[in-house]
Amino acid sequence: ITDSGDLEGIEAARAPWRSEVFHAAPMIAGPVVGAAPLTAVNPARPEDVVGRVVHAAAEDVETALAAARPWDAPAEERAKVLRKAAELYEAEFGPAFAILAREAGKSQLDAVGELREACDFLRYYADGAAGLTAPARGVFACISPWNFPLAIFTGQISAALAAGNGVLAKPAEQTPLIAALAVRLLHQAGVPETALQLLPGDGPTVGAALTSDPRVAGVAFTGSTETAQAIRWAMADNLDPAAPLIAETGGLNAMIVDSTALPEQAVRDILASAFQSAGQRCSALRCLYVQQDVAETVQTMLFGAMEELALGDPWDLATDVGPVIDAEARQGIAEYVARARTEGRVLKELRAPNEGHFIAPLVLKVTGIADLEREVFGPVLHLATFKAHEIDKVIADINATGYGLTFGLHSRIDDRVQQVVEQIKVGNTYVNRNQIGAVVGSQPFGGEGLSGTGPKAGGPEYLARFTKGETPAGGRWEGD
Ligand code: TXE
Repeated sequence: ITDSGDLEGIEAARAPWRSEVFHAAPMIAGPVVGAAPLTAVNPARPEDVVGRVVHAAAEDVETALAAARPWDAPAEERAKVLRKAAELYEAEFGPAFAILAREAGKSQLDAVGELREACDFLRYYADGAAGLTAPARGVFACISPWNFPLAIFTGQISAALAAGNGVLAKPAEQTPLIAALAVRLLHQAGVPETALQLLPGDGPTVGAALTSDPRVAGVAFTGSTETAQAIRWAMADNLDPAAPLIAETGGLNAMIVDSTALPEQAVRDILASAFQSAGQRCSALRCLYVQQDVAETVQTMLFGAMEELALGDPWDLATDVGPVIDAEARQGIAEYVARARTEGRVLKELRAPNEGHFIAPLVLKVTGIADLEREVFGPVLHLATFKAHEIDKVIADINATGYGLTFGLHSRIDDRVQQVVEQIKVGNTYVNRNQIGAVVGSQPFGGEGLSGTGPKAGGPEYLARFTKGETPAGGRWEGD
């Protein structure tokens, strides 16, 4: 997997897993009771049964909480085990890619990126373990989303473990199978069963039971802003007041393209930022502002380039855009788009495949980011134009959303770049490039305001949040 161009190697490794039925169940240090099994199906092909999933029963949560222990091995030993886990992840890339495609609807490009990011997290936090000066906090609840079901899941867990904590991991309802594979590999690498337990289940039951139990010393969470707020209240009522909530949440992300931008470059980056992963990235571009003098050129090129996007089953190597995660997500986005259609705001729309939970990439007209009532988590790009003298108003509108995750700027005027970047309040800014993602170690990722607590994941200060040491700047959830 070091060379994503090695498509034949990837094909051969994942082929045996094309119709495998995978299993996920609570992985706890004690007997499992379990709830009635559920069937997991492929969001691109609902007839494809990907797995059988047993959610944790209330008794399993209690067993796990009672058995959970910090990981008291020396820092060098923990680091060694986490590095070993990264090797096992890489060795198991066949089933990992198959599950990511079939359970999470990931294109091959996305799956490769995700596995790499997960391994980078394991190695980066392993490297950081020896430098920690303060002791572990105890046992962390790690609550993760479905959109990066391997990378974010592994990032949270490996940070907590590297610092010497125990972990109770609750993956998203939609993606327990890849989580079960990851935990199996972490155990195989040498993480003790009492230091890492897996509790598949839904948010309001299993998630809420963990975040309101005083035996939990801290919570790492990635997901929606509303859920972060609910967790914060649950923690405030039940947990030690010193217990941290390390939260990464949503965004309403904008990009400005001014009249000096290179249109080809801007369009390439707009496509990736808005439509890669079917727009299901917290960093994704939601609202594009194009300066009026170049708006027609950029729009024509963008709509032409959209026609080239291949929608379909992510198993197919030619697919650029896969499905959204499930029927509920599709329904919510489709209703939003239907409203925009009755208002005559659809500027460009592709055709979706007939079966599966697809939303075809589309562009909606808006006057500005203030028209976006919420984060629409799919391949929906909003387009606004502005005149040169309106740039300050555009910046003020972007800041007024209260979110502060990513921002993109395409411009070749150095002074403008500097001025705009200084004024926009976000965690990650991307100049003349696509505004997606994190690079562990070199481009730590995280937001401000409603978008998260900081310090950034994949950065030097993040690990300390999992210890009893001084809380670095930031780190307090401001989202309500
Ligand atoms: O998120 P939730 P959902 C945004 C995006 C998306 C929306 C809803 O806009 O459309 O959130 O997605 C667990 N106590 N993002 O419903 O509910 C839940 O089981 C404890 C952005 O999937 O926040 C899952 O494991 N836990 C985001 C996790 O929280 C609870 C990625 C996230 O689910 C809980 C995902 C509770 N009361 C969604 N309720 C990003 N920033 O990338 C739910 N959970």
